[in-house]
Amino acid sequence: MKEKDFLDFGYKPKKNDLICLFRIEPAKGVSFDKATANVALESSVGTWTEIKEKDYVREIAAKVFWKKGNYVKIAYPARLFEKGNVPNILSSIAGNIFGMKAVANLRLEDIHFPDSILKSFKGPEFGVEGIRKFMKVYNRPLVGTIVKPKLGLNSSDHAKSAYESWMGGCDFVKDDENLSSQDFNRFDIRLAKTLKMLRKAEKETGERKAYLVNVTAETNEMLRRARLVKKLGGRYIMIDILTEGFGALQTLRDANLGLAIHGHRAMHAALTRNPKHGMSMMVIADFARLIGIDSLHIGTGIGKLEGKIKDIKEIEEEIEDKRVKETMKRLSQNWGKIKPTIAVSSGGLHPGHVPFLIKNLGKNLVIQAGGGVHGHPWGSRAGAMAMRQAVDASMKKIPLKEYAKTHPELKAALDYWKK
Ligand code: CAP
Ligand code: MG
Repeated sequence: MKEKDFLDFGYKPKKNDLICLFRIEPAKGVSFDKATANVALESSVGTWTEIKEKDYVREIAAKVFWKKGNYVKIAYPARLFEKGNVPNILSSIAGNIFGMKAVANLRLEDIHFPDSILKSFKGPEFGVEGIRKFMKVYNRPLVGTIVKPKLGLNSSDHAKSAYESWMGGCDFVKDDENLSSQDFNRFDIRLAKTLKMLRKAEKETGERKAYLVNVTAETNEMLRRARLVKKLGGRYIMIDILTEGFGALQTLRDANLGLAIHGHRAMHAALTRNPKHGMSMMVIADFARLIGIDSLHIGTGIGKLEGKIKDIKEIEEEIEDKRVKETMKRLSQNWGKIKPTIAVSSGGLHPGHVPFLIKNLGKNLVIQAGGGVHGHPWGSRAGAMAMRQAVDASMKKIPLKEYAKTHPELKAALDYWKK
């Protein structure tokens, strides 16, 4: 097939096509159409030179069918991919193409999955409703913290820190992304001690609590750790979805352990941060939902990390809604029977940020603060109390400053982290 055979601007995508939205900047001296055709051929049936393909191969070639400015849509017949195999899909639509000389920059913005591919994945086991049900929290965002310092605490102090946070009002306590089973804090010991504290906190507060223990490890060890969580009565695990890899994530989900899975996105910015190249967080979120992550970090729009609130809101819709509308940088999607994933905002947050988050992202949200809980001048318990107070005030639409008059922990937090 020739390059131009991959361009078909009259083509109407079929129900069974997977569609990708790319932003393309051709290399110097290369026309836009040539660069685009090269992306379509390399990501489907073509190569750098013409091959005399048989007709049945030509039939499943990708087609560039739409362009506007730097944006193009490419349709891929679903038969190009093995069902239920995320690494395989990515090796096509997000594989060699990023390094092609024909493009100066190439960014995969979003993917629309046809039904046949959706059906080959499990999606989240719990979803937003399931998580709310087992946490027994229905009408407010969930509040989480990350044990800090992120590395270095021994398992006893880790468990104590978790206990303090739960007692102050956190629903979730999670490990940090780079805590696994270092010699100062072995996984099995930490898990046992922290779950013991969880039960104590549940008894004393009358609230449901969850410990999101980080099972990120080599694949067999990852599964062993997840099974141990199940055996010891845990309900939730967390995993670094990108450093672990999508294949391993599928293995974990397919093990059907009945544990909710929290997805941390460490390393995402290596792929997502350059707005002209790589892939968007939307794409990573798509695969996380498809495979079965129950709660996923999507950004904050405020605080220490990069990311615009408008883009974060669009990602939240992508993972939480059943039907998603097309926008400038997003394709439409009907998620069918795939359950939603609850959005998590984390990174540089403290109680003063809560009204902004709820106003922009609504209540189907996990608001997580590590430094913003443990850095409270009166300690972790007061920090957790201040977070819950900020959530309560925001849900009642009471300005934080007003609420702080009768809630000293919140007042101390607001004074400490003045904007
Ligand atoms: C938050 C956090 C998360 C970041 C990652 C941290 O801690 O645990 O790893 O949220 O960013 O270590 O930074 P702080 P994202 O509350 O102390 O900042 O959620 O955007 O992937
Ligand atoms: Mg972290």
